[in-house]
Amino acid sequence: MIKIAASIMCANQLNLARELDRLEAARVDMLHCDVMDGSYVANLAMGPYVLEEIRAYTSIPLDIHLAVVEPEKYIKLFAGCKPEFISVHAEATRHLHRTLDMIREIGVKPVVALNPSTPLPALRHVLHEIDMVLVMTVDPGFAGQKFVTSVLHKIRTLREMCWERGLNPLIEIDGNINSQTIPPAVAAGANVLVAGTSSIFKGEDADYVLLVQQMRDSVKKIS
Ligand code: S6P
Ligand code: MG
Repeated sequence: MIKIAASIMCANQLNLARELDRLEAARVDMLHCDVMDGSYVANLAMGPYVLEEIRAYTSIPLDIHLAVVEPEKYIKLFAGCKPEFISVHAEATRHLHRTLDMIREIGVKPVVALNPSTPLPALRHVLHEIDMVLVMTVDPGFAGQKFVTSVLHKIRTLREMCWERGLNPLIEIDGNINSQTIPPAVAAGANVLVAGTSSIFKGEDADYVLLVQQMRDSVKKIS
């Protein structure tokens, strides 16, 4: 079963309540919330205050993507948002195992994020402890980038690694996810799709119900 995680950073920030209404109507499964610190990535986005307001407004589960250095410093700050998932980048924290424990201790499912150039062995030793792997299909930092095709091989290898070990984490893909990139990525093993500017956030007149349905339909093209 495929899940759609709408990237709230790509929504109209002046009309967030209306955007959340539209996303609820489109029955997205999660809100993907990018938090950026200007250091791990050269951009700034979304802190706990706005995410707490979003949490209070909607019951759509939150999937917080911490694109920050030393994410362990911020995990408790996001406890009040009661997210379902928090992801940290494997190379952004010195003690990955302890950081994942911190996430679980606040009642949240831990996720490890891998950049296109981060090799799979970075999570080999924690794979059995995580609920999802966030495979970046662009370098993090900005919406509207181009899909890194070589990541497909990594998704396939990750799925095989999970099978061999009897594990079944969700595999989320993030960056330029659209009807062209969904079929090969889902065929490789991805099952959570981040919807951004290339799939649903196309302005005030965009029909989110239709666009989300098109994303789900593009999975059916896989033979
Ligand atoms: C990128 C970030 C993503 C974007 C999303 C944008 O740094 O982690 O979650 O918000 O990828 O989607 P698109 O379709 O514009 O690439
Ligand atoms: Mg993201």
